[in-house]
Order: sequence, then structure tokens, then C-alpha cells
Amino acid sequence: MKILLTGFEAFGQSNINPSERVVGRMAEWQFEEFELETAVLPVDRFRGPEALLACVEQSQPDGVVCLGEAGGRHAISIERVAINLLDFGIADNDGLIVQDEKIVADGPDAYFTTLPVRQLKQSLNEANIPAELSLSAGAFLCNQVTYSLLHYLAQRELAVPAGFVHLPFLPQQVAAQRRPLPSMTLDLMKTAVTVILKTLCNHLA
Ligand code: PCA
Repeated sequence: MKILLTGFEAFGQSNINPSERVVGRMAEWQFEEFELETAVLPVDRFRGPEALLACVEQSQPDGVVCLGEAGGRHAISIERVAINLLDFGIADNDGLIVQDEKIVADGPDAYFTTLPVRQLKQSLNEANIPAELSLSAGAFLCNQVTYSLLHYLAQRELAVPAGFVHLPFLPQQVAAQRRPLPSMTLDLMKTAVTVILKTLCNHLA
């Protein structure tokens, strides 16, 4: 069984992205239950989705979990929906701001993610990790790559479970801020993502 796990490079004000750190560490691990393919995607309107779809095309995974940072969230946030909208609150790493545009001109308004989201939340909570189901991945790159991936799979009628998980800030990202925001350690995030991948494997088995 092959699972594709992706993160994002740093963007905005920060020079760290927890998702890149998690993916970097986990790429060095071996798992009994599955083969892990990893990639770090550019925070770029064009290159982000292109890189993800190229990985899917090349590695033909049985399941896809994409990770990104959602600063300010208190818990591991399992996204349920991706919407057909680009509405960037900040510029991507190429300096581009897109407002009120569709991702796919004639695509559906939204896709539900196809990961076993309820089961993932339950497994995380049983492992004593704060986790929540989320109804919005925003309208920036994380939502865009998720929508693009779900559209790609739907068009090809591929029954590959796929979705997105947002991670809180790392402690070092908020330590220097005047008003502290919630954070989670890298170790706990790695444990959380391991639980997610193993739960997904059980679901696929
Ligand atoms: N978070 C951003 C884009 C990259 C990332 O890690 C988002 O939530 O869209």
C-alpha cells in the first residue's frame, strides 16, 4: 500500500512551515503498514497544484494526505470540504494575489474530502491529541491544492481517499509574538500524522 504525504514550504511572514518539518522528518522513517511517498509543495498558485498532481500521476498512491499550516488553530484540523474559489488574503510566494476567481472554470462548487474524517478525529482523540473536524480550508493554496486533487481524482473516477489536514503553529513560531497564539510541538504533530496514516491504512485494508 502506498500513501502520498505532502506539506508546504514556508509562506507569508514565517520562514518555517510545520507541515514541511513534519513531512521532512517522516520521509526518513520506515513503516511496516505502508510505503510512504512525500513531497513539499510550493506556495504558488500555479506550481502548487501542478507539483501535487505530478506526484499523484507519478506515484499512483492508494491514499493522499496533504498537510499545511493554519496559524491560530488550536488543534489538528481535519478538513471536510474544498471549495471552487481562489480568494487570497495574502500574496503567494510568487507575489500573486488572486481574488474571487474559480479554481476550475466549469468545476463543481465544492468537493467533500474522501478521507475517513470522523475515524481520523476519533483515532487522534484516543491517542490524547487535540483534533477537530473543520468546514473550511480557507481560499488560499491549501484549499486550492485540495480542490485540484479531488477534481483530478473525480474526473478519472479514481476511488483514492484524499484530503487535507491543517496543523497549528509550532511553539517557536509564536514564542516571539506579543499576543501568544496556540501552538503544538513538532513531536506531537509527527505522532498525530502517524496516527492519521495508520488509521487511513486500516480503512483501506
Ligand atoms: N498554509 C496555507 C498555504 C500553505 C500552508 O501551509 C493555507 O492554509 O492555504
